[in-house]
Amino acid sequence: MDTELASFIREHKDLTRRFFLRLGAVGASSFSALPLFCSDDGQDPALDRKIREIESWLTLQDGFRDVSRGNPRPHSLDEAKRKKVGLTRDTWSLEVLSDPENKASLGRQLTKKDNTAFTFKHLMRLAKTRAVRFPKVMTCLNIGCPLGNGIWEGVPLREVLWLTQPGRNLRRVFYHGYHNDDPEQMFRSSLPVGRVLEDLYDLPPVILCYKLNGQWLEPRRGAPVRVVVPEAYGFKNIKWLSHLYLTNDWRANDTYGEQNNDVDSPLKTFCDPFPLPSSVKTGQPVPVTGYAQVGISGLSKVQVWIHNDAEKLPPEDEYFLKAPWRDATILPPPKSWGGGLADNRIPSPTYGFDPKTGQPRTWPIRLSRAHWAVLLPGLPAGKYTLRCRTIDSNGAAQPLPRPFRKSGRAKIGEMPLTVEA
Ligand SMILES: Nc1nc2c(c(=O)[nH]1)N[C@H]1C(S)=C(S)[C@@H](COP(=O)(O)O)O[C@H]1N2
Ligand SMILES: [Mo]
Repeated sequence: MDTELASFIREHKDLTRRFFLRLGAVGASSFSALPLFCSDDGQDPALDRKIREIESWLTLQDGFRDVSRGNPRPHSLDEAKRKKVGLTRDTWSLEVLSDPENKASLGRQLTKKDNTAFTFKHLMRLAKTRAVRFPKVMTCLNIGCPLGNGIWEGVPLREVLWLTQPGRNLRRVFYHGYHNDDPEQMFRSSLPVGRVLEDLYDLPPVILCYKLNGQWLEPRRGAPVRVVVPEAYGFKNIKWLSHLYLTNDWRANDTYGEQNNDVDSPLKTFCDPFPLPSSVKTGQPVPVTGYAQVGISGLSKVQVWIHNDAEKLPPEDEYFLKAPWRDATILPPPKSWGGGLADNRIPSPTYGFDPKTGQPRTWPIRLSRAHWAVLLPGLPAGKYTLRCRTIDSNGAAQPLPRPFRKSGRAKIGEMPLTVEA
């Protein structure tokens, strides 16, 4: 297991202690369909306990893991300095310019110099009629594990683009945030203009985001305004947004591209187990829980496989396609959403949720996360490896269909388990 993952899982454990979540008991029937992997009548109390310890579905703003560059990091500036550099709601403004290197044809630019920059007041005026909300898991392409899951609120970015009266030469949108006015510290990202203007495959729009889980975005999360791209990895979600450059360049200029990443990769579906006890007694059933990232291709199943390390792994089966995988149970929507939502209510309307009942229309929700559980049978003494994988809605078993690290993590989850005599 890589150390990044190890530290992630340790942090998850702390989170679960801090933010307890009560899940409804998962019906015994869903387990009895799995003769090899269930206790035969009713839910195992140890599994029940483990399910109750699972992290909340939504993450508190300060519970997100932070991926912020800058020296100092923009969110660490004191309030007076943040006011001075335009990082508060009353001082923020966004410049929307034609890229000097590859000019886009615009009727007008929105600049500080001409006093035409786009302000937070302008944003709130648009929000009255245009605001949208959607759930999204924020995942760093380089780290691989989710940093947090939230309901993000904002105004579609295209609304601002239209204010520039774009003409025929416009192919991409480049954008960056406040970076201590030091070009070396600039963290850049980009999108094809088509993605900004149109929402493909039932995706929510790319937004200028100002709220998370119903609260104003906090400095650490990119306040006052960040870009949020529903299907993208973290690096497209620029915090402390300050500049948009509309360009006729057809190439990406993302900082992450320089780090050997696929900059057009949508979120992959994958799962990981939560930590197991370091050892269990022989014959003692083992409750296992975990999370799944529901990527662009959805999630139809989570499966587990326990393998005795003393036995050889199947030869010429790199992705363990022939291993005896067993289905785990994808847990139903939680009773309590977490994330500090007022009155535990999903704000209405939110993509994927019924505005009347506040309940999800389908479950699990794409581009977000889900949790799962399974009870392993008692095992003979030995050293084992528990593996888990997802099957996406197209039937592709993890790490397929894109087993390449630089388009996002999809590695089959692994956890060691020692069974003592
Ligand atoms: N301005 C700016 N925006 C940024 C970054 C940054 O360093 N500077 N990091 C990006 C990366 S690589 C990730 S993974 C996400 C992480 O979002 P979070 O810190 O809210 O969890 O923010 C993105 N937005
Ligand atoms: Mo990242």
